[in-house]
Amino acid sequence: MGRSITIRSIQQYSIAMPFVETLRTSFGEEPFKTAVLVRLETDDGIVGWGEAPVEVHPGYSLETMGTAAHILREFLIPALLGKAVSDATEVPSLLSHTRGHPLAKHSVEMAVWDALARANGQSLAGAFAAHLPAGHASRGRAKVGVSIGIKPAIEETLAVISKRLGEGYARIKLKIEPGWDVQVAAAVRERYPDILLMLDANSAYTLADAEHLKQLDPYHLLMLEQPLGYTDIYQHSQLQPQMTTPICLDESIHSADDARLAFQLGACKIINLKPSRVSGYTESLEIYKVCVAHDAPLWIGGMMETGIGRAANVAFASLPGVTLPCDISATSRYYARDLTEPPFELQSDSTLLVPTGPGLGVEVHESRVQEAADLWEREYPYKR
Ligand code: OSB
Ligand code: MG
Repeated sequence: MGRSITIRSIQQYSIAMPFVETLRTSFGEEPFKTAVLVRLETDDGIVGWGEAPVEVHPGYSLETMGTAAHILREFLIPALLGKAVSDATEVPSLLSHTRGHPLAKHSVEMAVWDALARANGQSLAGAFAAHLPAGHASRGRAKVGVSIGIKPAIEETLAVISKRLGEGYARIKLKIEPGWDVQVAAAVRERYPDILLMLDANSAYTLADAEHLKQLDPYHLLMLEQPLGYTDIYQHSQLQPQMTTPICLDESIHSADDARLAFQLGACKIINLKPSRVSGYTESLEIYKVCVAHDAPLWIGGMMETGIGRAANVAFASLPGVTLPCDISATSRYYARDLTEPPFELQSDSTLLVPTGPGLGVEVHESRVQEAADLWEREYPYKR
């Protein structure tokens, strides 16, 4: 094993940033990007960064800006201070006294992955691959798509799709809800018969809507993401056999055990893995192995991360078991100016390149982090 680190300090920052384009989902819309960032420093002065991509409202996740700040300050950071760590996969057991709160746990685990990789002159992608069997080295790039929110009119959706296809995105994901589903799929398919198209319901339906959801089958969607309850696996297993469209689970999968259960019950054919939702890259590696063992398609989801969370997710998404385009778009899809440099730019094959430097491989501009922390102070609570 390589060099270990001793954690000297961890600072947390509650931040807000303006979005270039917001993302309206079936549970609402956030006017700003928000997150709690952590900056970890080792005894040797090495710095690692992490991001809890929490929102203001407990709509996607039970966690919020408030809970993440509280849980980090009171429980997670104190549990790590002064600890020597030789491998980032040791972090979950150091935090196991705290139940739940995966997004908050993910942030400190990411900071340890980053600091350890930097201490060993290794890229994060290399560090992830080192925890997998041979043959799972990073491909150096991640295949990506773009996620488009619910719009006031179908013409607006068609206009955004046209713009994103023009930018080179090879997969389009549309957010849906009751009243904004079958007719949207029909209109988009009429205009674009052959694009890779998928829908994400964010738990807006129940099993009683099965007949309605089956009307999506003729539109040969790549997948339908999380149609039913946000913790449900069983009812999805009742729905999947009724549909030809593959179901993908997002919200319901929190662990490798959940992934195994979902495949065993036939609740889904595909998994959206958000490293934050499953409490970090240690659990993400376990889910990755479950998907490889089941020969199941896997992709990396997004939470509109800043360049910090995005850099780590791009590194993970470059692993060869991640087989479908990911919800990790170019920086310009999200922010006019990110916290990190250089920006992620879409390549002509709809990929993002993995930074090659040590750790996250991007430079964090600490003055921008401070500006984003100031914006959060000014804007909270939001004027609705
Ligand atoms: O369901 O995948 C989701 C963003 C916030 C909350 C939930 C979801 C999303 C996205 C974002 O779809 C995709 C991205 O980061 O580009
Ligand atoms: Mg989703």
